[in-house]
Amino acid sequence: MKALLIVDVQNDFCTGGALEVKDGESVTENINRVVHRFDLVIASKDWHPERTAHFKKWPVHCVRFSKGAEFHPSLNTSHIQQVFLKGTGTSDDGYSAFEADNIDLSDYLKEHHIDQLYIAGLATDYCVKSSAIDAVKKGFTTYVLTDAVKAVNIDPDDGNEALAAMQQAGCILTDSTSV
Ligand code: VGL
Ligand code: ZN
Repeated sequence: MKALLIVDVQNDFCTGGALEVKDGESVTENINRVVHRFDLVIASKDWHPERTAHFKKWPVHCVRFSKGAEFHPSLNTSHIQQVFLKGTGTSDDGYSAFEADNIDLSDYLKEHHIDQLYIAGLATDYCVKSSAIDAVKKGFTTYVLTDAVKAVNIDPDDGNEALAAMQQAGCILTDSTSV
């Protein structure tokens, strides 16, 4: 059984957001086109308290219950069966969806008989990367949809380096036309 994990497609990571990924919302076109092809669709949200050590590294973003933490309006959320909240503590970055603390993602996927996990969303060089590498470590066959992710690219090569690191860790790089 195969699941799609949509990582952090939230207003603050899209155009005009507090931690803008250039044209971040463009990932929703390819995500929306394939959501119906999965046995299960789930999503993560960056969900920070007002004060956290994470904001020493980053502008304030995705504060829980704020507009910036909402899904971008262009994302079709109707197939999402569960949302995993991460970065909820005051000291951790919570980059990986496997660090979500409302529900354990690995247990949830196993309960739903998922062995293949496809990953899309934002941002390639942080939360997508961390979630994808953790998925391999947890034993899931892990695919990254390269035409449905986008990078922050503080350094212009960060996105490409992140994809290479995911592949090196055992993730399979594919795209939305192959699912
Ligand atoms: C993210 C930086 C800070 C992400 C979250 O979702 O990739 N990046 N917090
Ligand atoms: Zn964050």
